Amino acid sequence: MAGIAHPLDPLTGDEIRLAAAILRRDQSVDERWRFASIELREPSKPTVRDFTAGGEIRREAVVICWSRDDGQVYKAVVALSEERVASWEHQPDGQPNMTVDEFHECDATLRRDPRVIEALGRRGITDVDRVLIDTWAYGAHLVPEAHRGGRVGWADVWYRSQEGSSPYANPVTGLHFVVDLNRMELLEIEDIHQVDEPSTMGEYVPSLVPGQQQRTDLKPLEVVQPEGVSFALDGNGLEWQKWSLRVGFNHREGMVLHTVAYDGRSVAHRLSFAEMVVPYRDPTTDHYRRTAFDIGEWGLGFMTTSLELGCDCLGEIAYLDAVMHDTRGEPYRIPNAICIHEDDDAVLWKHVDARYGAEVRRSRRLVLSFHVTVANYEYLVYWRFYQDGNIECEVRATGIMVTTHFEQGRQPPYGTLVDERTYAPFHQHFLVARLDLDVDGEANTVYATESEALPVGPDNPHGLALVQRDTPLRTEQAGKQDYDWQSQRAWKVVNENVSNSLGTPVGYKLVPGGAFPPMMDPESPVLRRARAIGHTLWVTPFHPEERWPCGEFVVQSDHDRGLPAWTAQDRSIEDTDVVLWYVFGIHHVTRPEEWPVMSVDTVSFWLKPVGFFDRNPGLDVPPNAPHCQSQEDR
Ligand SMILES: [Cu+2]
Repeated sequence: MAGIAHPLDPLTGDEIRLAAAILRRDQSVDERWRFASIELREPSKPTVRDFTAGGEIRREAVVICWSRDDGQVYKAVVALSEERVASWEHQPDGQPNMTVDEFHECDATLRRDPRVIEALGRRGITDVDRVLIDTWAYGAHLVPEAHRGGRVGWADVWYRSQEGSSPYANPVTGLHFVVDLNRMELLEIEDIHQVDEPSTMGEYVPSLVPGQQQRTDLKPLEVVQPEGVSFALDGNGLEWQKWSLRVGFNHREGMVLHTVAYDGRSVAHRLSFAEMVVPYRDPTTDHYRRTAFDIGEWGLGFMTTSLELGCDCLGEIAYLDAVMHDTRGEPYRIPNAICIHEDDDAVLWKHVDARYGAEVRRSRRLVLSFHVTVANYEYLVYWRFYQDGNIECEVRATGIMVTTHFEQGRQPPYGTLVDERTYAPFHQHFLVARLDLDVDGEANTVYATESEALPVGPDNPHGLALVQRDTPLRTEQAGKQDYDWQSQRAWKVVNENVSNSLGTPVGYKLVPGGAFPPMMDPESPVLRRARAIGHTLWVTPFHPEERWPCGEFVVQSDHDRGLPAWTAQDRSIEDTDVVLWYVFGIHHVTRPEEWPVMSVDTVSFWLKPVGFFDRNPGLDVPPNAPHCQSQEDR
């Protein structure tokens, strides 16, 4: 295929168009169908390992599509190089991801519907142009009896107080629509209750914030790299200092990092986010359906927004575009979808020698980031690579919280008061990172590593003794792990077949952060759909088809067909190619300071070398300037 330099390169616009055209030709996929997703079928690990520049590349696309007439869903593999359909499988239990087209068509359809116009009119809303109809997906247990088996959405209604004002400032409390997304028609209007409009200030655009003077005491802060950047981007291949990796992108995971290596030694085959589960913990009528699977339902790739130089990213930036598609299989480009740049990160290491002075090294990190907007919320994802072999993954949540109005004295206890008679429900953002680490090769074993204080005894008279216990996780059942504050539990991915010069096996440690339990009844239908969030860590043996921890099809799902189903096999995870599924996120107890727009809430985890190197791999980082060295060196 033209323009493809590497088998892991994401599908091009031409390839997306070709995949759709082949299915239209060979499987009678006509205009009554929708394409839910068209993505690269990633090459096998051996194919990636054996590939050399200029070598032959066979390209395949995986396509999910469905007929709007009968709702039947199919998954196809299309061999692009041979222009043929390699497989075409009916998916009896699937409801494909929600699509941007449906979101917009639903909004447009409903605002024209006389029943909707009438319902809005009863609430004094006559300017339909200022209404936003926000469609959400159902869990199977909540789809109204009469509409079971269909593709059904439910919608919130929001109202802009004026042109250009915040779309999510004013909830139309108690009014929801139930929609048939295949026929694109209104099924039901739920006009449950009405609340007298409180007087709120939900605006964040400066001109609409009453009486606000913007700060005037900020001087310019510029990031300048007069000689350019220190990384090299060649297509989707990236090299920086001793790090090398490839950047991928798909509709569901957004940015994916492939073949991450340090000094030519493999650290990870693939790093991505595989699911996000956001249950709102408010059982009231406006919120009980509100459990978002932002990755499985909407897709981080589809939701990715363009980044602006000087706003989203500062300094010398390299951007990568992403190519997505609509439900007709027509590709479109998201310009500047991924930002790649270097950050100054304060001090990497330092010591002040009382006789000879200070020896200081500044830390520089390589950052790859992308931003997604899922309706009212944004998620900003940053993968950071450090000079000492560390990898940090940070997620920032920002945007506008969901709010609801209530009658005086009737505030539900499931949220925080953020404005006059307005509360923001508590909710949780669970993220599942899929970490396919290959530490110096594929044969890895995961250890739970925990600190243990030994009891007072003859060898430990002062009760100081602390030892580290490493427990190998040999099977998938043992691989279900929970965070333990008492023992500071973390997990090491070790290659027993490779030793450092100290004689200990090489490894990388997953250092948890922001992990929290689901705090949900085990029989809750929400937890049944998302068993994956019931543990901090799951470990599975690598299987190319095991990608989605809550199942491939989470729209209207009834139970989790991902991690719990795979791990029920209790396969061996010892000395093999393992995948770690790390569950972390934000337990969001809402605050007034997060209204009317929320400053970023930040959460992260680290992958740190443990014995991967013989000593500090950042020893060779040069000083920033001659005077950053001790007298001896100058
Ligand atoms: Cu939140």
